[in-house]
Amino acid sequence: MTSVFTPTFAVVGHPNKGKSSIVATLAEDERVAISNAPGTTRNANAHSMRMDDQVLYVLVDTPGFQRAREVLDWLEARATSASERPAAVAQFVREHESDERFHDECELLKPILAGAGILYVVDGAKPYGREYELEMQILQWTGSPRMALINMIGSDDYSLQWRQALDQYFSIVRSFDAMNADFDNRIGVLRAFAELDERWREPLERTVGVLNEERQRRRLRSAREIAGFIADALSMSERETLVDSDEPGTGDEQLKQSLTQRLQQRIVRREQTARDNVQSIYRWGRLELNDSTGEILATDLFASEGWELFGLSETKLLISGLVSGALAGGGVDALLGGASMLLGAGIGALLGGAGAWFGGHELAKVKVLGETLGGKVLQVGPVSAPNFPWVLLGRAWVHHHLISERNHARREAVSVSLSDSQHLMDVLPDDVRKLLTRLFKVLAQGGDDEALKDLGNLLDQVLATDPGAAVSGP
Ligand SMILES: Nc1nc2c(ncn2[C@@H]2O[C@H](COP(=O)(O)OP(=O)(O)OP(=O)(O)O)[C@@H](O)[C@H]2O)c(=O)[nH]1
Ligand SMILES: [Mg+2]
Repeated sequence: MTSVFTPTFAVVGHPNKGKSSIVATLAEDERVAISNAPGTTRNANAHSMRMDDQVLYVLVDTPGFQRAREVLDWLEARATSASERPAAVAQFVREHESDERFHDECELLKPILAGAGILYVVDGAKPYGREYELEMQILQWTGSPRMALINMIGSDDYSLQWRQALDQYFSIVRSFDAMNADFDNRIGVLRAFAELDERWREPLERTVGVLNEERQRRRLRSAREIAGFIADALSMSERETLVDSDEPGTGDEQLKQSLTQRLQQRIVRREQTARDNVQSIYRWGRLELNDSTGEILATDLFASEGWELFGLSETKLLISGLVSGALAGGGVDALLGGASMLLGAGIGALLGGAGAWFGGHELAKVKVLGETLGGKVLQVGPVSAPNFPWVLLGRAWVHHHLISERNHARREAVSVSLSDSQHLMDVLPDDVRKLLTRLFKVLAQGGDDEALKDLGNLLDQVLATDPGAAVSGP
């Protein structure tokens, strides 16, 4: 439900300056039409920012000014004193509503006349020009509370020029990067408007509180989602009865391979489900990943370099005592051999041919469970490689980082690169790593609700940690 007390902002300006991008970002709506063709937005469209059943605020996307000169001439001919100006604007819209030439002006002025506050958007990467003065004057004539946002579409910086002009027409002028604005920038716009407009001070302050809580809530929900996924992945196995074949031995190997493949696919699907759920927590539908990010985050969980990039570094594995067996099984050489194998080899190779990972430790257990009437039952899994949960966590952490920081104005594929000098898990404090090590162990042995809950809470802490230098997004 919206009411007159629902803060409503008309986002207005010249064509192609990022108005729709700002609407998408502030309303967290990926469906807003954005394009580099001027005139993309044809009509005024309202986008509500909702939380639960409540509308926190509304952004009205509008077409850009087309005939500011003619509108201002018309207005100037009708209003002789400042007090008549707002009425002249209203009269203009009434008289031109069905005049195609002023379609865009009427669309953008109507929400303002209906009570919306004004967010005037300019591109600070282009020089200031007199033509914008006409637009600013028309907006000034409405008498509505208004704020200017300097968006930068490009790397040149004319924001100083812009400020000098904007300061004369707007009591608040802020820089706002539609693509990269972070949570605090978004909150900053709402807070500033709360200062500007007495009507909305109280609802906007409440909204800021709701958004802060929601941010924590989304992170915790994501952490629980990822905890559930890791716990599932740590306990998954595939089994099937081996039917006796004529050639002894060959059936074993084939079945082992097909079970391994099934196990891999199940884990990969489970990971995808967790990611989809995290994306929907942050109000994203299906997102495209660019090629290299796809390699890192989307392709074969087992075949990419991910093991080295996402898991614990060898040193950390050694320190945490996870690979003490490796030392017994062949010392440091075997350990390094194991690590480099991880870089290139898929799970099939790890389980099958090469057999040994970290000096005799298999990636997943392959067990003969026993003989039945039909034959013997073979089980592959659960995956027991010590690095496995760390790799899952690393991937989920990076994915969450990208999604939670991504503005809904972005239309290009998700992209990320990982540093090869800084190790992701090394960013975590020692005590968190120790607790994780313990919980992964408990969960690999079957776990319980308590362990799952603990992992969720601990991952909430991990997700709150900036992966920093180990990860660079766009
Ligand atoms: N690099 C960069 N590009 C931006 C930014 N804001 C908008 N753009 C791009 O600028 C173009 C225009 O953005 P829109 O949001 O569609 O602009 P608009 O003002 O709504 O345009 P019309 O509806 O045509 O008036 C798009 O290609 C955006 O991706 C920004 O902050 N940085
Ligand atoms: Mg637009």
